[in-house]
Amino acid sequence: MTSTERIEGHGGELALAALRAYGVTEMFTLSGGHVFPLYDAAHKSGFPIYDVRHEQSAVFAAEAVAKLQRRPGLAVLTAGPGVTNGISGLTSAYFNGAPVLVIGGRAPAFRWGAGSLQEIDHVPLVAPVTKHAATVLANDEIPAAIAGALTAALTPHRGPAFLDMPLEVIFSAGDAPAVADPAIPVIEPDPDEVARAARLIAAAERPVIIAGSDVYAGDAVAALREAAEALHVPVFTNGMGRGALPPEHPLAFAKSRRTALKGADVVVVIGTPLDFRLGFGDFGAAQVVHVVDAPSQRAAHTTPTAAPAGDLRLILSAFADHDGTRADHTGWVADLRQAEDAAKARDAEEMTAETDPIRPARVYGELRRVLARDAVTIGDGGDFVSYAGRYLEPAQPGTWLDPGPYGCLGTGMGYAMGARVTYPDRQVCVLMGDGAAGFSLMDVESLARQQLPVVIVVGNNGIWGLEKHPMRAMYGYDVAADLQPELRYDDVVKALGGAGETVAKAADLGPALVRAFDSGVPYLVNVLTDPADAYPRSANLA
Ligand SMILES: Cc1ncc(C[n+]2csc(CCOP(=O)(O)OP(=O)(O)O)c2C)c(N)n1
Ligand SMILES: [Mg+2]
Repeated sequence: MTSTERIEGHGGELALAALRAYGVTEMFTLSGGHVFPLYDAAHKSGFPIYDVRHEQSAVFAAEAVAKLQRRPGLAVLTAGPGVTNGISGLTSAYFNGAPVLVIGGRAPAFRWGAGSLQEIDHVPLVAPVTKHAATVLANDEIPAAIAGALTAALTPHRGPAFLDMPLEVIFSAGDAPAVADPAIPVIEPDPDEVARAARLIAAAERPVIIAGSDVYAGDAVAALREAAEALHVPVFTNGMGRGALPPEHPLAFAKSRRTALKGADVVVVIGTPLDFRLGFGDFGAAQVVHVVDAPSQRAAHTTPTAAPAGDLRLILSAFADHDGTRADHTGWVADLRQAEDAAKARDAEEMTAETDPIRPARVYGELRRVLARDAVTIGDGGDFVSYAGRYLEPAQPGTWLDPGPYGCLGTGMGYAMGARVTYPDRQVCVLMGDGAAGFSLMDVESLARQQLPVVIVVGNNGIWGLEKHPMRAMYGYDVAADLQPELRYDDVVKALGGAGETVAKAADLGPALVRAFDSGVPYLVNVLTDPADAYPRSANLA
């Protein structure tokens, strides 16, 4: 991992050289003296620094660039509270398989235990939610430590890594071996297991594929499409896999999942865990093929009929090349298309409904008219975001960012920053619950100050909807579930340097969204939605 070439400089300079070698092109941070040398190195060499108002946003921004660009995202956090404020972000990256590196400052090692400012050992705090967590103990070990951390982060199954550097290590100068070109190991799948899975799918009468985030992360979208077409299998998607097949593709399905899973005899889950989002992998009588990018991703709670593990491109290309017998799936695909079309017609009605107050479906109906095919949409909220998942159909993979199975509210402004930095010219649209807004809206200031325009659409129902409705159903009453009704979140954004407006009538939605995307500043459309509207939870598996 190191070469014979040597580099010189203080700890920040040594670190930055290694980070650049791994394709890191910016840092997200919130200021703290413990990490000044990293700023010094970045400032002097024109390496962009984006700063935020809460460390969670820095880590979420790093996660967004990691997920969207399939390369490491970097957050630099100061010692102690800087690092602990970033832990929910690290945990989200862990659940989402995102190659995020957090570099933390650290109180000086030479007087450890004497009570320096912000002195705490971060490593045991973050170890359970990272693939690699360590303290760099000497200046000349910095490049190799970064190479090791990033190799761990980028090796499937991907995930975050953490390093901290004591004050005297990062501030001192020296020289160290430069890092060599990164080499990320490719996990070769067992060909027999792959062939067995391919035979099972090809022989199935009614197979279904569900493809998730790792298909995008593993750059296996084209291979997925080839496999689906070769074996003629309908494809459903979740997470970053959404849009892997364009919505108009004859094998792309979204709204007939319940029908598909009820009728399927083989369910092929690719690049996503068999977790609560997929009924824990229990598909009744259907046999299950679970295709994962590393053996560690095989489910421990259930035993699929086949579970090939390894590079998803290799596995899916092998499926595409399967030349054994193949059952005819034409009737099955046609039946599902019928169910899909019927569901689409129902949704279309809801998306145009003229109700007062506005229902979330209408918000998404209007949004669909103004969103470009390559727009990045980000969901941060409860019911409002569940509706987004149902009514928005990403046309391209890698354009939909949801919080993933960790379900952490507060990703919104951080993800938005990462998306805007990734795509300076695309539409970036955050769909936010009014409750979720409380976690990160202050970071509109960071976006406005650093000229990073995004559109924020708040579904303002005045409640923590996803909690209030279930609590009422369970107890007949609810507590701790109300927010101020009709609060002017648009005024908050105006005060922070952006712009916005409140919309109460469905007919005003479309023009407001056009103004928002034309504005060139962070712009919040505060949509007053119906608090009585509850997302039907049973629709999760619909
Ligand atoms: C950090 C965090 N805290 C609490 C929760 C629990 N939670 C999940 S959804 C939700 C309600 C979200 O309300 P809002 O953003 O207003 O969306 P709505 O459901 O009203 O559309 C809450 C509190 C969570 N997922 N993450
Ligand atoms: Mg709400």
